[in-house]
Amino acid sequence: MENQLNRSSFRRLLLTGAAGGIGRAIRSRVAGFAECVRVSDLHGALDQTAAPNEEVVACDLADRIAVDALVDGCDAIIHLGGVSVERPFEEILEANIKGVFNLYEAARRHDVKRVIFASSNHVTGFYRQDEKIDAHAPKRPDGYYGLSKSFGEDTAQFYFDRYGIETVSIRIGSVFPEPKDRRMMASWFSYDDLLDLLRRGLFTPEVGHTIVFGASANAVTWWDNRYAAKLGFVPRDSSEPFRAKIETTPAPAPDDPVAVLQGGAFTKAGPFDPL
Ligand code: NAI
Ligand code: 15L
Repeated sequence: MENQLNRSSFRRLLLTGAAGGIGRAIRSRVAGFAECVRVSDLHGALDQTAAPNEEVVACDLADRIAVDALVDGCDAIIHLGGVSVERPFEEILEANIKGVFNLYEAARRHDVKRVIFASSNHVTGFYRQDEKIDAHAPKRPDGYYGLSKSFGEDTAQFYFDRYGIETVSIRIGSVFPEPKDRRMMASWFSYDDLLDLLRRGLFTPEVGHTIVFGASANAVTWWDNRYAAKLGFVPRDSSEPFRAKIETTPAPAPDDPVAVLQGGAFTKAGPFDPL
């Protein structure tokens, strides 16, 4: 698969959400993907100090004009920016729904041809943990956040069908240094496996719009990641070494959605603002 990667570097790669948990962890490691990395997050969120091949640009993704300027001059995007947990719809609307629309509109205007969209397992969070699904199973978003990621995936498909902008949407499981609870024994995704998938998503030719799950090679899995084969992606890490530690933590009740549904606690968050 390595020799099918059509290039090894972009001229200028945009990394949104660079001040977030994943962004901070991968920022220095995506440097090898491009001659220059434009790192971005909300005003005040980012340290303005740039590494030698970086540019730091603050931007609110909900600001259409600012996003257009942010994307100008970039030839690929890793889109991590946005609200990353279940929140009131108005917050999700601004950062995630308007944000992803603004990003693709700017990509169209500035001829960006490759995007990695940080989607989420919460697009399919209402499947049960005893079900195994692939990335073409009907979506079952588990909240406003999951709905916004579902919208992001549909937006990626539309911009491919209409304008030829290619996207790999990664339905990320749980990217943290280690699993935090029993559910994450199935959903955990290591930074190394994520970096490998990002590289493949950026450099594999002709991906169209490909949706994959982002999870390590965990002993328990809810996802048949058959469409990741197109990218040659085979995860190497596993949550198993953390099992003994995780099993010392209290188990949720067997009928708690945390133990039953793939989306875990997200499936019971909210509503936030009943009339
Ligand atoms: P995070 O919440 O730590 O980082 C998100 C970043 O986006 C923050 O730095 C925040 O300031 C920025 N942001 C929020 N609203 C913005 C706006 N309007 N304009 C510009 N920037 C804005 O999230 P994390 O964990 O780093 O996740 C990164 C991406 O991956 C997110 O899109 C998240 O939904 C997705 N994801 C993460 C998972 C995980 O396990 N960490 C699992 C599934 C998806
Ligand atoms: C997500 O989509 C969230 O961004 C992250 O904070 C985790 O909670 C993750 O999913 C998860 O499902 O564990």
